Amino acid sequence: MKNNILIIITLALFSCAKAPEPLYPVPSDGQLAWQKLETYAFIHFGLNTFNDLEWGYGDTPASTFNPESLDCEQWVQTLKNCGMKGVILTAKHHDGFCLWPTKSTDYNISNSPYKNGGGDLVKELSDACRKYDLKFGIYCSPWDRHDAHYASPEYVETYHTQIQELASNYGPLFEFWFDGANGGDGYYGGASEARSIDPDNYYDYQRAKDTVLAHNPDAMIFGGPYQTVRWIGNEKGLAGATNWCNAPQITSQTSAKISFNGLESGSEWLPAEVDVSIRPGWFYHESEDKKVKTADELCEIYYNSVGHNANLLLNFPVALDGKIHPTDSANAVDFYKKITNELSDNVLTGAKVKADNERGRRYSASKVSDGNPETYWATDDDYPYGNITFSMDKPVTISRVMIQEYVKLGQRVKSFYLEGEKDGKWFRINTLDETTTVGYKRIVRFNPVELDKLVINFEESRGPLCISSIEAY
Ligand code: FUL
Repeated sequence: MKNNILIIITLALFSCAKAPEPLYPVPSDGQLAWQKLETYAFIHFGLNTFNDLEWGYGDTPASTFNPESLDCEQWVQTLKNCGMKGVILTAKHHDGFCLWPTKSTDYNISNSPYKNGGGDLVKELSDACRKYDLKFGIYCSPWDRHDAHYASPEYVETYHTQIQELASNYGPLFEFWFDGANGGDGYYGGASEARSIDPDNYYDYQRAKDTVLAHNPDAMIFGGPYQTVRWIGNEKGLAGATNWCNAPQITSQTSAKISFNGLESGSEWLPAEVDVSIRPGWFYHESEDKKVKTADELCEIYYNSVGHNANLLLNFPVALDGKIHPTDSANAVDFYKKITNELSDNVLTGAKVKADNERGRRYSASKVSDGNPETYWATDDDYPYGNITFSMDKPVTISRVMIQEYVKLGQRVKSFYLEGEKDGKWFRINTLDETTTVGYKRIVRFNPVELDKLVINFEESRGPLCISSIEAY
């Protein structure tokens, strides 16, 4: 009899301890590792820099590329000082000028005065990244305003030679950027006309992706119809507060709304990337030296990107001397200090945690504050909602809450709200933006409130909750 009871108890414990079933789509290991990077940098540098242009026409002489004290280590050190985890270089922008000595075209760095034609900027930056442990990625514009054969099959071969060289010689790459711009007019070897292509099919993106992944199996693909991370749809530094990683396959016809918010019913895991420049332009212009975004503006961008379940790709336009401008560097470092300071003092460490439903001990509420991203609080299968209460030892004042779902099992939360209790009185916390989805990371801001207890009410979810982390500052 005693034995039977023991067996029943053991069975009950085991059945409770079964993990929730995944809710598809779910991320690949590579996508998950990429989401954990959160912030990384873009460098726009090339012929445009030396000609005060954003979109060179494709006829600017290679001889004008002449940085006098170029220093990739200065870039990398600056980027590390402002918390960037990687950097993506414009190896070729729309003007077609290549920053490495490619065999595919003469329009490249070896025909410029830089190092008397002996330079390879892609190599210099990838070496500096390896030296200082920063991830390295490449932007290689599909649109090429220089190439005479652009819009014919011949150019596609040239472009694939470029991808092959970049993918095989400078890795490991963490991301490869296929820009969506196909603006039409250009120099095109002297034809000086407008040309149009079918952006989803002309470039053979399947082959491009295969080439990148053959050499860099963990690389994310940005752009094109076979992308593994999606563009947020604007260049202002904004992701939707509602932001699903779920999305349909993206094409050039995908709506701005899906780019911005993802789609709950989407069949693909396509986490969003927010690209924005620290200056108005992507390339350096002296006239913008006084228009560098401030630390406060960059913090706002951070909350609207990383705080909205998206990665932030922050652009630094390298200046004419080949260095990141001191104002850009100072503002970005200040931003990093400020944001780290705002999000460092987690008042929930040590608070008592209790939830209205727990899926057995292995998935108890306390898992949200054990500092381990691999453990999580989960609710029962018939409980696609739930609330979790943190009771403090003494009153605390907070103005931010950070929540993370255990997204390995899919993104779930559809809406939540926050409440506080002070001296026995309950009140709703009015957040500064809507509280809908969570995903890999959600940070909500509100005016400072003092409380003894904090409650997160998850009102609606696609299935049982799986919450790996909750912090408040
Ligand atoms: C856009 C380009 O047209 C801009 O010049 C810049 O490179 C930006 C990151 O992507 O599509």
